Amino acid sequence: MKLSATPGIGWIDLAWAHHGFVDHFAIYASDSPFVQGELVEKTVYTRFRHANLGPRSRTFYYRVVTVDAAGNRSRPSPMLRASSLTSVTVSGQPVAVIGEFDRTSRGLALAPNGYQQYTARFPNGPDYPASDWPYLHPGPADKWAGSKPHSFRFRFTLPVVRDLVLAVWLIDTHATIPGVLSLSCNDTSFAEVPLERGATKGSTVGEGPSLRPSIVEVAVPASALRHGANMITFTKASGSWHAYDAVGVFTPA
Ligand SMILES: [Ca+2]
Repeated sequence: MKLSATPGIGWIDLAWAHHGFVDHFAIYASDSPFVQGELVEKTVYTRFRHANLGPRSRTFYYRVVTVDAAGNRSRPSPMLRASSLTSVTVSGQPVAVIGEFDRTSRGLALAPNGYQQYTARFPNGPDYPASDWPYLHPGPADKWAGSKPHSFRFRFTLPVVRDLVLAVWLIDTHATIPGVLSLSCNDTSFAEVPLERGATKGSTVGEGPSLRPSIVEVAVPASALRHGANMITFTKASGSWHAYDAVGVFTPA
């Protein structure tokens, strides 16, 4: 059995191939190559996301054991070493930030559960920093927000034009229709980000174990930026809502 890994910020995806009967796979992760480490998952699938690893790069050594219906365990697979990626919020320098990257919606407008006031409070959409930035960004699947696309505007001043990274940390998203976040800078589109499915609680709960956070960090090319005033537009043109933790533009290390 050969393991493969795909790293992200705060997670590592493992995948493997297996033929034949199996009751489940047992996945072990260790921070040392010399010990099997702890059981992190039992699954019937041939893939596993090791999640909630935090914003700093972490390295693990993985092995997978196959368990049949009688409880017989295979020898461990060959070991695979993999490292998660480091967030630009750790490695970079902030240019402009809304909120705190702390896995809660605290400090954002209407947080943690006031989304019904969104339309009355932001009739033309948020325009930061002239307006506050609400914790919940509705999508066209949300009747309570008019069943239409919604755009949020984030303005900031740039003293020197260079490549930046936009960090969008979410505390949660809708569980079945998370939708796509369309990002443009000064009217240049630079990313279409399919959001990860969440746990749905983030519309009414600002923090805690019932949420499923996710991290989006995308490059903003210097060609889309200007000296002085800039504006990044966040548009949700498909799916339902997502709930913010914090947003910021950073100079990468
Ligand atoms: Ca936060």
